Amino acid sequence: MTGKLPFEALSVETLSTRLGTNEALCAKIGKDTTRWKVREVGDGNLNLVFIVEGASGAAVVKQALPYVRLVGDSWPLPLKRSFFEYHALTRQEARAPGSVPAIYHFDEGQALIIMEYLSPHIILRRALIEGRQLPDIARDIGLFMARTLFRGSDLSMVTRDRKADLALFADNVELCDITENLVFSDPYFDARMNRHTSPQLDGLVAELRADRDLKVEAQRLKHIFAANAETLLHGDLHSGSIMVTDTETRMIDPEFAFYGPMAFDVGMLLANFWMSFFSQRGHEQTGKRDAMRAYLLDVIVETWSVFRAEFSHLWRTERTGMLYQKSLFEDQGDRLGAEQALDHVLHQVWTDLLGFAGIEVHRRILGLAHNADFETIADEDLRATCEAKALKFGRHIAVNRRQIHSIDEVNTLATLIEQENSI
Ligand code: SR1
Ligand code: MG
Repeated sequence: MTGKLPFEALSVETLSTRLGTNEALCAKIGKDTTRWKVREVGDGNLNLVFIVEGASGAAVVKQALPYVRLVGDSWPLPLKRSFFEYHALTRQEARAPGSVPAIYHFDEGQALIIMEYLSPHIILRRALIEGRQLPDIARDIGLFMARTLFRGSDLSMVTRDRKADLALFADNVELCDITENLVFSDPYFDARMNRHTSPQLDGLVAELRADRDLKVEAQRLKHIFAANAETLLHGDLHSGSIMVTDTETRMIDPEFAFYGPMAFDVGMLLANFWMSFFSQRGHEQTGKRDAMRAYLLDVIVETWSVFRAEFSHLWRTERTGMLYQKSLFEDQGDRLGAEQALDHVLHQVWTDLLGFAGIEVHRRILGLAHNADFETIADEDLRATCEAKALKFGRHIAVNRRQIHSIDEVNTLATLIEQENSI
């Protein structure tokens, strides 16, 4: 298959014929296509994902479709998102080695990436729903975020390179548009594709949509998202974009990558841990989840702490970009000045991440794209109870983000809301 042929979606039936001469794939899994086994396993909202197993190995073939898979061809979406995913993966690998799947081949015309099959990894969200405690995720994700966000910014990069990259990713317009609408606006009015657990949440949803302070805050955050091209973001860093074993963590699916505020990735990620926390009572059929809740709060504390420590380390050792130059601080014997500036930068990330986290919680309960943490709770009353607690938590941290000073304070709030009897 070459990039010059017109785009055609792969299928389980056609994949072996169409990719049977692909050198990278054959080198990885063996060229005897009669022995290839192909499965389509995509359960995301946008793309096709195949696992192809051959005589000598396996690989993943991910292909973008010209529309949103979740909705259908009434919602067209450009194939170029595969191009952005490919380029984001190569940058993430360079900036945080070993944190993403290896890439074997990219075909821009067919919008497909052939990459490493991660096995026995499973999606982190699924592991958390099952009540599995992964020992290394906080460290691994904290390091990934600090390294990619720092090294993709003007704190580290040569400014000409960063501006060239900014221009490259600026074309990821349609994927940004999804986030701009689905995350920042749709949850706060009666948008066409919204849904929520009804009638249980109807009253609370009406209350949130009438909440002026919340709406203003959501729009201030959207403003930051759209205007603060600080670094190359993953852009969709939730627990469904992370694959894990007990000893390995890999980030996948950066097709929403673009230059935006550092706090967006961190906030979205932590929001997904907090949502997991609030969903645990919906998964207690096989036993209480107190230990799992405590684990999740610890993961949140550790992720933020690892992020800050690694970011600070990079600040002190790799600050080679045009921002906060060493020539103004360390080279003048003013190490304290550099530390003061670091404090300001981290404080800004902290304040904004709380806002992004709050609205990420809201959009997963009020918008189009829900998450399995809540969706797999079959008892709708119980699901609504979990969701209502999360909504209340999300509102509090988004609206009061400037008055909240520590991660322990946020976790205490989560614990109090979780323990409330009437919501
Ligand atoms: C229409 S796409 C809906 C959501 O799925 C992706 O994973 C992103 O989170 C997006 O917002
Ligand atoms: Mg995705």
